[in-house]
Amino acid sequence: MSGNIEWVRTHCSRMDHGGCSLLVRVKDNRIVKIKGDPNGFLNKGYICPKALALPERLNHPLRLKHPLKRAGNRGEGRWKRISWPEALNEIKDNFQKIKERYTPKAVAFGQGMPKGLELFALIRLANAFGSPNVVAVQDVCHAPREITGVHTCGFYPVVDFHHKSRLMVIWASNPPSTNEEGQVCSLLFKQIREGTELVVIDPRRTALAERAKLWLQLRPGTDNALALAFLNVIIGEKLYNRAFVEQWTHGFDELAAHVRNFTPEKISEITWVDPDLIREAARFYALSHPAAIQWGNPIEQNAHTFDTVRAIICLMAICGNLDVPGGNIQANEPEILSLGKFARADLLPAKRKEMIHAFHNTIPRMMTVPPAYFRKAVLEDTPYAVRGAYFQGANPLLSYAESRLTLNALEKLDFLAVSDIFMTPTALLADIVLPAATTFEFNDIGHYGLGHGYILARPKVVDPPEECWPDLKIINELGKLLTSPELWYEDYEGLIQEVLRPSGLSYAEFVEKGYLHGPERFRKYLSSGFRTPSTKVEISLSLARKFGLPALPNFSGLLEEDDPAYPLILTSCKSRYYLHSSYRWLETLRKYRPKPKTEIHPVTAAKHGIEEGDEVIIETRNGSIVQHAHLTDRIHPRVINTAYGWWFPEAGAASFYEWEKSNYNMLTSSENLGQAFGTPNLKGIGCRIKPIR
Ligand SMILES: Nc1nc2c(c(=O)[nH]1)N[C@H]1C(S)=C(S)[C@@H](COP(=O)(O)OP(=O)(O)OC[C@H]3O[C@@H](n4cnc5c(=O)[nH]c(N)nc54)[C@H](O)[C@@H]3O)O[C@H]1N2
Ligand SMILES: Nc1nc2c(c(=O)[nH]1)N[C@H]1C(S)=C(S)[C@@H](COP(=O)(O)OP(=O)(O)OC[C@H]3O[C@@H](n4cnc5c(=O)[nH]c(N)nc54)[C@H](O)[C@@H]3O)O[C@H]1N2
Ligand code: SF4
Ligand SMILES: [Mo]
Repeated sequence: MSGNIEWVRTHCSRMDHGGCSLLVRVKDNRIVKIKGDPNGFLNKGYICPKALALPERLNHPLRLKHPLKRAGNRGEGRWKRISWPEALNEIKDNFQKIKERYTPKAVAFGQGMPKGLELFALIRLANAFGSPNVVAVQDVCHAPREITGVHTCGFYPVVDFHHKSRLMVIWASNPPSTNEEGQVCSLLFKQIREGTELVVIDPRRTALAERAKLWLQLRPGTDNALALAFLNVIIGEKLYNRAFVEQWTHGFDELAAHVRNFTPEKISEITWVDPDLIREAARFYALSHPAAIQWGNPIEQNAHTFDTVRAIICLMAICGNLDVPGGNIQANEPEILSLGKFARADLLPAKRKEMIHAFHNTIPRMMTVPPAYFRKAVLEDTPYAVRGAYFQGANPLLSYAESRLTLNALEKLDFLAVSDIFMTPTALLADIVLPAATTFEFNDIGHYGLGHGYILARPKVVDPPEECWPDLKIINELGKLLTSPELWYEDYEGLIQEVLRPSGLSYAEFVEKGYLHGPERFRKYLSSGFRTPSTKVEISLSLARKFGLPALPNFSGLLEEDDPAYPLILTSCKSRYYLHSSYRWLETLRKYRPKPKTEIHPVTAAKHGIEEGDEVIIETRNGSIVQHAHLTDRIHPRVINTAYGWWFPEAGAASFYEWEKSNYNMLTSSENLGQAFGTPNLKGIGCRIKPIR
């Protein structure tokens, strides 16, 4: 590419789930300009501030560029530069040692937010190595929606943004900031411009809440109670779709009897939402057809998530909004390799019984280890010992609930290797640190496994710097060293080709097309029923007893009892300018949001003698941190919204990047976990605040 100036079309990634098609201008292997692609399938020209900072991210002087081996004590920040063969052999030797002393299960493979093909390649590596333990954040991110969906209606019901909805319920989701699952923001705005009405369910008055016909400012962590009150109204007032309910649901009468108790008046006391507003919103959803529910992360970030998701799917079902255009649909995948085949699930047939969390009775379909159970295995040998780990694209010290336990666990490991693009608090604890190539620096496929019915081409735009390798290449090389070499390729791009093989396309042909979309077909249940044991939507879950879970969605009480010593309720959301704990080291993004901010209502702030910008201590039963007060009436007087993911790269390794000081997960606990997915309470937690004097 040297010498030439050219525009390359590719898809954004690694600043959220990705999705926007971008045009990137390249000169001499450097990006000189970047803009949204007006023809982008999902974004139609949209680009956000994070993506504009991508070139700076690639060229940052402090980026990791060489494999490193720890030279001092863990966390001391002293490193020796080593070669790739040395680094890979270190990993091999240490994992072999652990495998021989314990079993292959004693080595865990970890990943943060999935970024591209690398998560599925990592699962393949774990399967080939003989370890069922891939640790991921799915307990608080998408598994509750996906797996509960599969059990309730046979699929993961995602919004069909490509056909018009009369009403969109934005439930615990903030697409203008998060572009959640990389598809919704631009398409959502298009629908709003064309007259789609909004109902927003959010403790904060977001930009969308301001445009909504109804805004329900609920108490954080009470979504399942609210959903049950909606069901109470819709069933009580007979507003549901009778034909669908009679023919296609299992357990409706039980649900009708069950929700009679959850009157809007009663639920109002729990959720703080006015009973008439609950009625109005429920009626609006039931009477607008088609209507879609765009649900987000916070409904799956507490121990009640299984009930919440089930209650919301019951709403979709009884109102006739499942698998209809403009409703919540089962997306059809294009002709590509299935995840199971790509990950070589066949190599580890006993995985479901042997993975760490099987011992804790999670839903068997939960295929990644919830972080809380990974730590228990490391710290307490429950159900067996784990002594080694490889983490890629993850910063668990910041992203797992109850950070101090994560520190203890990572410190206790005999061996830890980390692949990242920058030195992080987690990488600081590693024995080996590998420099990853990233967005635009290698060929990749986006949206594989997200369940939206398409994949996106992410062709390489520039060469990675120095010795940076794509995660796919690292895994492919580790695979050859650690497992049967015939499972891997001479060149890691063979993995990409394998995914595309059923489509008959080469990677170059796929890039030419830009994306592959599955066929548009709706109401598939008409021909073959729903893919559940009863072939109907399982309002009452047939397998409930087997799983030891309630058959009907329930509300059994608040996440924790109200405690006058902690009178405020804590929540958080993603920052528009960062991805989780990533990129605090990018000066451009840091200018937008230099410090961690906690949103506090002015009345509450005045009561505590807190003014705008003051440093405040935020305290829960589990810990305390410091952030800066931001006074806003967008938040309920009893709720505070605290920024998540903060550490301070500028503080340097000697002070461990001040990783504890403002880190939200110092406040969370993993003592009470939801049984289905091992989910901790990240939101809806009792807290108190005081200014620093
Ligand atoms: N309290 C609380 N906790 C949460 C959440 C919350 O809302 N509140 N959200 C949860 C959710 S939804 C998620 S998905 C998780 C996210 O958890 P993580 O994925 O662990 O979060 P990040 O902080 O983004 O860490 C990702 C790391 O990957 C690195 N990276 C970026 N690109 C590449 C690459 O191409 N290759 C490699 N090897 N590394 C790369 C980044 O530098 C960064 O250090 O956190 C969960 N934890
Ligand atoms: N900029 C940016 N984009 C991202 C990410 C990021 O870190 N930064 N992360 C990516 C990832 S991995 C994910 S999973 C998605 C998540 O994206 P979203 O699902 O949009 O998640 P959040 O931003 O955590 O929360 C969404 C909204 O829920 C509200 N909320 C908080 N607590 C509650 C509650 O208890 N109930 C209800 N009903 N609402 C509540 C918040 O105020 C917020 O407006 O975003 C992806 N996109
Ligand atoms: S919204 Fe997400 S996918 Fe779109 S440009 Fe921004 S970071 Fe990239
Ligand atoms: Mo996530």
